Amino acid sequence: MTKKNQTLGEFIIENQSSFKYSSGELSKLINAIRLAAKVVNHEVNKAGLVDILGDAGDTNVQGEEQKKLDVFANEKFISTLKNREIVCGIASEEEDSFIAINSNDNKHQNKYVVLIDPLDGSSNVDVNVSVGTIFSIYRRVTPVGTPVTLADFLQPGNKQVAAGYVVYGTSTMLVYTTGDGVNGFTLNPALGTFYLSHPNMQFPETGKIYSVNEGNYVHFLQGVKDYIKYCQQEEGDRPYTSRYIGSLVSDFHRNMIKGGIYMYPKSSVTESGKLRLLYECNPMAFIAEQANGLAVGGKSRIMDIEPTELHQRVPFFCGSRKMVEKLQECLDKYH
Ligand code: P6P
Repeated sequence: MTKKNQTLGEFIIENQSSFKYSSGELSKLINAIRLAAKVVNHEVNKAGLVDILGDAGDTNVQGEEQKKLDVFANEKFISTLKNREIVCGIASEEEDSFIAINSNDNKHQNKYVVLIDPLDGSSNVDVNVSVGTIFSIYRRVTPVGTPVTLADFLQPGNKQVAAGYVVYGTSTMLVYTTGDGVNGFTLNPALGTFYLSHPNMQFPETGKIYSVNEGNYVHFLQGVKDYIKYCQQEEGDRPYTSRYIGSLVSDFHRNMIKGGIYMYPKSSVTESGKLRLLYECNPMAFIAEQANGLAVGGKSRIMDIEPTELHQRVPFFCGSRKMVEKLQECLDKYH
């Protein structure tokens, strides 16, 4: 049940019983993410003011220059989750391998693992463009009481118990699902409180916005090229509008509100695509499907992909149902 202007805390308590696993732990987990999001938001919003910009000097597992905010956000989410002893393991885009949370006294009794992209689109920080955090939550598959293993993280997206994102934009929003619809909460920075501003978010069945880095056009599969040309043809409600922020969370969020499709295809340059299955595509796919949208890698549903590696990349097409289906029609002609 949703009431406008309810706080996130009230919403969690009121909807606790609707969680399939009806465990207080999941509520505590969402609360921990809420707290970390507020702390990261504070740093993101003052990034231009203090010497937190620029590269941390390191490069992350993806070989990308790590911005100090990347490092800060990664450390903040990990420490916030670790300190509450709610999860048995964490995997992050910024960490080579998963982190087992083996707290001495509770002997691995926690049952959730979290996978996170702590600051997606961070290259936008220096140019003051919105960025985001993406998270995905599973129940562990190995026995409670034993140390967490890689198998607990390599689960298909259809096993997620919760997923969400924080978009640090003109306002900061936390949008998440626990499998019972999608709800968006906006932070009132003066009070440090998230309020339910977007209850029951739904992708419009179709839209007129397509989001793709057209600079890669020459490298795309013919089916993707055909779909982009379809979007640009003057016919019916087309040409569509091209909108690409270069920040997955922001493009996704706008398309969920207005209708649209986001595409990061594989290409001759990025053989498997660019986006990470476990902590970018699966959580966004869970939200998309819960909002009556679609998320596919091509022919198949993103959330049915059986993961093989922690940082594996997949092609990603996501958004309004009819737009994704039209894209699939274009792909089916050739592949
Ligand atoms: P490109 C950011 O690095 C990201 O992972 C997504 O947030 C964004 O949509 C995409 O990559 C941008 O990639 O190659 O178009 O700059």
